[in-house]
Amino acid sequence: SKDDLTDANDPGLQRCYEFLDMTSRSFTMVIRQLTPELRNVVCIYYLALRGLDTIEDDMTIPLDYKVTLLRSFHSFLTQPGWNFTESGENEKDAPLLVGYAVVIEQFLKLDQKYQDIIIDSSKRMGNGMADFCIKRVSSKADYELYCHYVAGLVGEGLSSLFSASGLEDPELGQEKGLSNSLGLFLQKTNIVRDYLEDLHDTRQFWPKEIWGQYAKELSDLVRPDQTKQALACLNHMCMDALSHVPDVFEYLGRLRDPTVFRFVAIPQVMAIATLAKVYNNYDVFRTVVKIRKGEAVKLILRSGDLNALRGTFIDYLHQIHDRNPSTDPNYIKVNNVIGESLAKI
Ligand code: PS7
Ligand code: MN
Ligand code: MN
Ligand code: MN
Ligand code: MN
Ligand code: MN
Repeated sequence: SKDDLTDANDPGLQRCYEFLDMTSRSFTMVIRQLTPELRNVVCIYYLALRGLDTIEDDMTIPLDYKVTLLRSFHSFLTQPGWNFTESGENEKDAPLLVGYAVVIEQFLKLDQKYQDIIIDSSKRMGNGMADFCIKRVSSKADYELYCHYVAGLVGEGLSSLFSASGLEDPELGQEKGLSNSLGLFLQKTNIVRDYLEDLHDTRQFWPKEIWGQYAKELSDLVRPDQTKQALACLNHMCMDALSHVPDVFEYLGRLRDPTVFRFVAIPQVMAIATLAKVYNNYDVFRTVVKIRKGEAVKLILRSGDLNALRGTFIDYLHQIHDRNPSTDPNYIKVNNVIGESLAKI
């Protein structure tokens, strides 16, 4: 349809959408269906942050150099022609940084109000990532802060973009707490699911304040004699993520534009489905746990309105409740978190 054509006359913009397809399985579809006023803005915002994250994730860049790059990344967005060709050879999104000039070119075409929000967000995120290159995620407060930098700020930035477009309530951009929660729900679910992948990359995002209750070392959770402790720790991490569900619904209830609603809702519904899949599931310590394609398609079809979404969340919350073993040390607490969510959504 005509709406799918972003701007057939601009090869630079086309190239950005190719980068979007290359760098994201989950976000490309929800960004492409956005209303025209927001589509290119969010696409460029995504690519700006994907570039930043590609530097953060690259364990071959010397630490001091990485910190410098992260802290100055926001300024590259206004330097026509800037690119980065020093990524490690295993970095799957390295081509984006090599071709970054095309992202900058499109960024500079955005309305100034959108540019300002994206620069501010990238600046805060890059500095936060740099802080956590130097220190570890250790306390629960560190965990909240790290997730705020890499995902909560995206929630805040998106809310500001929605308000700036005039398509959503001007107040939405001021809802920092709710916006943060939507990012944290996604990021925490990603961190719980990616335990094994991150361990292999020698990265630790599970806070010691939590895993220290179950193991001497985070890596001990994979030991065959520690399965009970591993599951208890995993369930504790899931419980922590689930605490954001009421905020997710409060936020979704404020949205007006149906394409913005889908854009926000689909990743959230994927996250609750992922949490239900990983809850009390020892496969997290053996392999990559992902929801099936067929399940994802069903979820997407049921993400159009708040009532359908409520039904989906209730299903998954019940699944988690049913799979909560009465022997779990946090059995009652988990049931309470689920109960509170069910009462509020
Ligand atoms: C601008 C759409 C909608 C209020 C690249 C969407 C990586 C989970 O760690 O790639 O590489 O495995 O699987 C997205 C709130 C951010 C938070 C964060 C920007 C929702 C750079 C997504 C995406 C806020 C830091 C991707 C946070 O997961 O991670 C746009 C409202 C990027 C959102 C990163 C993670 C995103 C993430 P990893 P993934
Ligand atoms: Mn990262
Ligand atoms: Mn990453
Ligand atoms: Mn991850
Ligand atoms: Mn990932
Ligand atoms: Mn990896």
